[in-house]
Amino acid sequence: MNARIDEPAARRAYYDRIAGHSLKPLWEVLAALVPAQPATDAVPALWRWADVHPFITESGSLITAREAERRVLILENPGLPGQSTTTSTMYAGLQLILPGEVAPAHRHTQSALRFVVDGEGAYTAVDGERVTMAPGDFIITPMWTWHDHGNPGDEPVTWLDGLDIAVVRMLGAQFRENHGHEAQPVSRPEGDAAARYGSGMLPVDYAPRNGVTPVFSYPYRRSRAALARMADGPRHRCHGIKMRYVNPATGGAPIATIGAFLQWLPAGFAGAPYRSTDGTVFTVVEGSARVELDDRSFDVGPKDTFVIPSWHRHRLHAREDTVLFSFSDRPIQQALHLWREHEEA
Ligand code: GTQ
Repeated sequence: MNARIDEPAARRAYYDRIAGHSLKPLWEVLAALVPAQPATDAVPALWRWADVHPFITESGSLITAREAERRVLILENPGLPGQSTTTSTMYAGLQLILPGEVAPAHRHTQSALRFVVDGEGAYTAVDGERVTMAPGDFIITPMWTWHDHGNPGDEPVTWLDGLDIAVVRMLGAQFRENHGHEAQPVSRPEGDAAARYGSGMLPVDYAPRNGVTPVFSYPYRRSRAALARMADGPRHRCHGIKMRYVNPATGGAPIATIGAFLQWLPAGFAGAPYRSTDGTVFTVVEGSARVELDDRSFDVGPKDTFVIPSWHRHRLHAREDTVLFSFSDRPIQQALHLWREHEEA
């Protein structure tokens, strides 16, 4: 005898019985699984440097870089508790290295970017070449390259880490290895990759590999000077002057999974409302701005980090000349033909 099909109790009893067989009714979740527009549990969030910096400093007295392996405070999205991620796909963290320390060499299938926030004189070594860090420098660690970080200087250095951790986790493709030596041997002089691949020329027999850029450091000195030259030129009505970092050998993203951007907002700039499907992590390099979302707004200044999740409408108002760094999963979405954006009039 069938239960009446419109009887809620009968349905619940049925759900309970099938649950024991690892079966679930799609019709109870279909609208959430296939929504009319992007829906993410990630929420907009702001980490002010003034709030976070004391905790970063304190971490330096609690654990060494050697013991921690990487001494990082994860900027965990409050809407995704326990997931160690900042957007649904991208991880951001603030890493501290003190004078004299080395964060030991390892490699992993996750790709990483570094954006230097505070202090200078530390280095990151990538596949045998060291690059010295200064504020605003954008440095990448392609997947499966050996990397260690060290600080031969005399001040603490903090940078923003961006990794595709949630993507690689979702794909079940996480691998790592320890190098065995604390600092990997140096096999090329500093500046070798920049000269070889980042001077508007390429070695005549160069063949691109893995969609990964052969240049791994993009010094702020250069990118900032470029923005300054463009400052009086045409502007995008949402983004001001916004540039994307590229692999100079292909014109594509510097990392297959992560897009990174640097933008200039002139003082008084009031951007038109904008949204895109790539949830984005921003760090303020210079200046101050107001970020207006539908239900809240953030006033941000130098070294503050904030996140705008997928499809959250926002507009940027610059109080002074402002420079923003940002990164997202845009190259993944574009490769899969999923990426969308919307500009309002
Ligand atoms: O510097 O290798 O923030 O492996 C997280 C995992 C940094 C790193 C992070 C890592 C690293």
